Amino acid sequence: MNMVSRNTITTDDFRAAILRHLTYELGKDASHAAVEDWRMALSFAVRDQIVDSWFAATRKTYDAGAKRVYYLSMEFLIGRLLKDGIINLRLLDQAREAMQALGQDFDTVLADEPDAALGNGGLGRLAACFLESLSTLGCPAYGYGIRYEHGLFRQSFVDGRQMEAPETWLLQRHPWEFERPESRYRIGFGGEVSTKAGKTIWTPADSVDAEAYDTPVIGWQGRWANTLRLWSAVASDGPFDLDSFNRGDFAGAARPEALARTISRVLYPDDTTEQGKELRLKQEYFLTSAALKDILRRFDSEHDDIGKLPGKVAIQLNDTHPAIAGPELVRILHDERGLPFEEAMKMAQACLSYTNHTLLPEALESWPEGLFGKLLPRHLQIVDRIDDAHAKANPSRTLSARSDHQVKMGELSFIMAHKVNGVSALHTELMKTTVFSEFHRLHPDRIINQTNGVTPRRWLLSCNPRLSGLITDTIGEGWVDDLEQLKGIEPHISDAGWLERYAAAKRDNKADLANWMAKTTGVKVDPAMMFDVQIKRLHEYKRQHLNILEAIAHWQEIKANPSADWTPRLKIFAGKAAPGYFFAKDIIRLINDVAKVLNADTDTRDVLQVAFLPNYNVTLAERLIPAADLSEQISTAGKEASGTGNMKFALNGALTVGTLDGANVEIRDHVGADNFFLFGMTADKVEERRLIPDHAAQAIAADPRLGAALKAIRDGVFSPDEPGRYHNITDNLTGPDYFLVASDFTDYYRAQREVDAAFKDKTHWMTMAALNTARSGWFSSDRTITDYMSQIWDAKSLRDS
Ligand code: DL6
Repeated sequence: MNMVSRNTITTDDFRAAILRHLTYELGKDASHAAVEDWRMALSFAVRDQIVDSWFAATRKTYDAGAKRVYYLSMEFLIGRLLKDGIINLRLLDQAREAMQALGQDFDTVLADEPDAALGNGGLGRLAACFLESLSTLGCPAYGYGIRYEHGLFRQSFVDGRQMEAPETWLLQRHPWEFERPESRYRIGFGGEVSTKAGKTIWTPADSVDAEAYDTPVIGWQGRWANTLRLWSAVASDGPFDLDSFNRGDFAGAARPEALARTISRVLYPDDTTEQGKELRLKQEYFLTSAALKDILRRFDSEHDDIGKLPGKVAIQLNDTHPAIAGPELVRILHDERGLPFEEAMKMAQACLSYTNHTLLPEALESWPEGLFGKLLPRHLQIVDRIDDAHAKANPSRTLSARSDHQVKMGELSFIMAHKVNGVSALHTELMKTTVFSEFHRLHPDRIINQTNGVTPRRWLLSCNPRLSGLITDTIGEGWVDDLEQLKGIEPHISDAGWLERYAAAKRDNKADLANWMAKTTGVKVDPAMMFDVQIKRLHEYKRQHLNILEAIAHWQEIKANPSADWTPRLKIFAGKAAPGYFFAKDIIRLINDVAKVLNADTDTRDVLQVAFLPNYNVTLAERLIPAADLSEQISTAGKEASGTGNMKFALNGALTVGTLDGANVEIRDHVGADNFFLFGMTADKVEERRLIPDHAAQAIAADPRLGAALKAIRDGVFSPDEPGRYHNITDNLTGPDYFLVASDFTDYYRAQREVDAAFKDKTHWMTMAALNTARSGWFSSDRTITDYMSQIWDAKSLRDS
């Protein structure tokens, strides 16, 4: 199959480079090298190819005196980087051939790379896609984050229950990063604020140092590379306390370093509840302050007029986590650089913009003012002055960042940003009418929409070589960085031969997945079944429990009539629950318990099976998405800000069964209503329905299938050793049911039977699938970033200059 064109380096030269690294960098003889050594050597050889572009991009940026974009994010869910680099440099053939010549299995070497899980879910993965698109588009940019020693926990199941273990991506050397000990900043906490000669001086009580590690991010065709700069915390006063050591107090000697390192030790494993933890606020300030110091150092190295800052620096806040950037930048500009307060505030606003990723009230950060003031006393004063200045400029309103003894990071971000964006059209409208309605009335031009996107390099070209090969054979390789060109496959869909090739790619991807599942999990499945996939964080609003309820009800229906012509289906789940989110963990266990019963049922297992794959991460998503027939996007309308998995599935030819929520709305508009299985209440109807006091009871009374499914759970059919195990779930679904699982069940069940019927007509199904691929071009993160560049950052591409 014709893949995209090759890099010009020869296989021999590339092989020599790998051997050179193996020998001189790793000190290993080829005959004794382990897979890990080969992976390192290959990574270094690939990295060499990146570095030249990286330097060239930096030089161009300096030469042009260009504006840079700074993307501040507590999460970068980057996953594996080796294949990404190889693909973007178009080195796939040479790398494979070289490894083969060296007697190594290329895929085994690739699979040895740990999955860097420096994020929880959507927000972190979006940041990773954005960085790649920024490089592809040649927009000068830095990602700033934290170099967590331990990313998102490793998930396993014991008796169906989620177990959590620390993630260890840094156990081996991370070959992509460059340590920058010279880029080190002191970050203060606590202490006193005093005034001297009219100047305000903050004297922190404690400090840690932030040390930089840089990872180059290569864009498509290696034409541009930006930097992901991650900060690691180290003790300000050296690695250990010599006095304690000399006294024989070895633990005491190590304490300052251990305390400092705590800040960059672990990613908080929750994306939906307010953390309220001192360490989390410390992490947020640590990242933000280090980033701002670095940004200003770079600015100062090129410019001597601070007034130019907004013309040279665009800072995007990925959610409220780095919202302290507002007061911190004002503090630097006012306290340290002497700008009048209101001028400092205006300048900060001109540099800053903020992306909101959730309307869930419990996920909107706020800090008790006591805690905030203890850790950041000067910033608390500045928050008050920001509120005063905002109130003065907008006298009729009393909107503020500090209220009810809390510092509210959403409000603070809104005030301090010149643009605030939502991540799908629906989400943006809901921002205007719910959380930020008052602010929106006051600043009607501030909120704009930027519907999310995903990078087509990772989420089609790399993860689905069969389909991307067919596309390139059909329309050439231009689609890879101009995804709208996928429309060019549309005229071919009616060609039976072409459609068969499309279907074969899906079939083969499914066979690969089935083999992998059999090998790694022992679950044997028939690839001819419909692969129905729900992969995402576990959350009640995402409604994995609606999906499993439907499975139970359908199983009961099949059992009552086993010989009917059922459409065989495998329901695949994957996703992690926050360790403290017990309800979500119960849902995982329920799904595993249901899987045990259904998969053992000889009456039904040929037509209905369930699998929950452990330890969901980017790599697993790359395996599952190309093999999916059906994409479950079934959140309660109004709750999913956008979704990006939904886009990856559509692009890879999975049909969506979904609600009108988040970006599903736009996906349906693009792919066509006929190629999307819609069900459920709209966001408006959801709000109305909640007003009915016994909405769940009514829904259950109206649908005996739902009642029977709930009863089976309640009676312990899936937990015979502990019949009451899931009473909290059934009590919730028959009682408050805030996320309206019961009320949407009947329509979901109907939509799923429509899916079953449609799947029987293979030609029609594949036509719909191919139309999804052809019409998903708009969901490229290149489109999203192009819009951020023009509508928020005023940044230009330098790639072709
Ligand atoms: O914008 C990226 C991503 C959206 O696609 C998801 O809809 C949204 O849930 C997610 N938000 C987060 C963090 N907060 N919460 N909840 O990951 O952002």
